[in-house]
Amino acid sequence: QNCILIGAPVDCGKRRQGCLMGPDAYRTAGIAEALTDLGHSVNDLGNLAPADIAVPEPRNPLVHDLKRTVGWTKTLSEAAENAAQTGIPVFLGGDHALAAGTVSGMANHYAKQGKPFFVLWLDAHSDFHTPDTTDSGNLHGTPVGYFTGREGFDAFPPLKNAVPTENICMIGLRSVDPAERAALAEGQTTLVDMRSIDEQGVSGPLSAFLDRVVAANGALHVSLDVDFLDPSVAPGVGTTVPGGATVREAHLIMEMLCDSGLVGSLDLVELNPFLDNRGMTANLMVDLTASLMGRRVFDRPTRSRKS
Ligand code: DIR
Ligand code: MN
Ligand code: MN
Ligand code: MN
Repeated sequence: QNCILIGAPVDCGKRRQGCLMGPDAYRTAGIAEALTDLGHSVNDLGNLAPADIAVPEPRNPLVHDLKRTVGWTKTLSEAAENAAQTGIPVFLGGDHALAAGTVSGMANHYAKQGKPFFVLWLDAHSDFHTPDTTDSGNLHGTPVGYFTGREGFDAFPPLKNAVPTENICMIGLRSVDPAERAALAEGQTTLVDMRSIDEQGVSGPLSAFLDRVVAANGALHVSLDVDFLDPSVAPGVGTTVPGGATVREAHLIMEMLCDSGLVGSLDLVELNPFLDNRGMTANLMVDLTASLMGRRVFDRPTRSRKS
């Protein structure tokens, strides 16, 4: 496959700074080499910059750096749509505000092909706020609200192709705000919280979701937030929540995704190298990417879901 690395040093989605160093931390941790070692071609487009777009004063005075987030949304949506024509875009974040752009752009790409589009959201958080409901003002808590077409994003680029909530599966949830919980209850998003993982593991719920993607002949975007992982193995993030996924649970998900052959794009988000422990989080994120792209201990009998 052709992997297109796109540096997205987005740091406007929350107040604690440092995610702007994420793309270079992934490069330092050897993401390109890991992918070429697996036989992929790699094309690194370098780091992008946000478009300069005028925005109105936000209705909610808590909202932080609306202008830059809107600019990044436009830049990354266009970059995703372009890159998807020639390979698998891998977005090197940057905080999760970047997914407003990457996911909306991928949705546009698949809409042109008439292919149903699905999103796997690996995160402690549901990021389902709108600029009006956020109580932190941090827009990295809103990308799913944007790309599902919730109201309140009028300052953002108009959404061409909303992702239906029933096409989204969130795994790893353990910090969901009351306003998000209420809004999620109105939709059809598959919600796999840590208790479900404790009770059933990750493979059952993930299999069921992948089966639905196959049945729809759809394509899948994966958005991997560092805080999906337990802070003990992934400390390099500003929003750690105890009780996260283990290294093995995360690798199993990645290997199952690889076997499925369904993944067309990937976000690696929220890495803050300033908080990392000698690159351990960056290295783990690169190892997980390698598992998603084919690294394994032994081959399994092919159980590709792609028909
Ligand atoms: C949190 C989102 N619910 C907020 N936090 C996130 O600020 O609204 N952290 N996304 O990664
Ligand atoms: Mn997130
Ligand atoms: Mn998170
Ligand atoms: Mn909150």
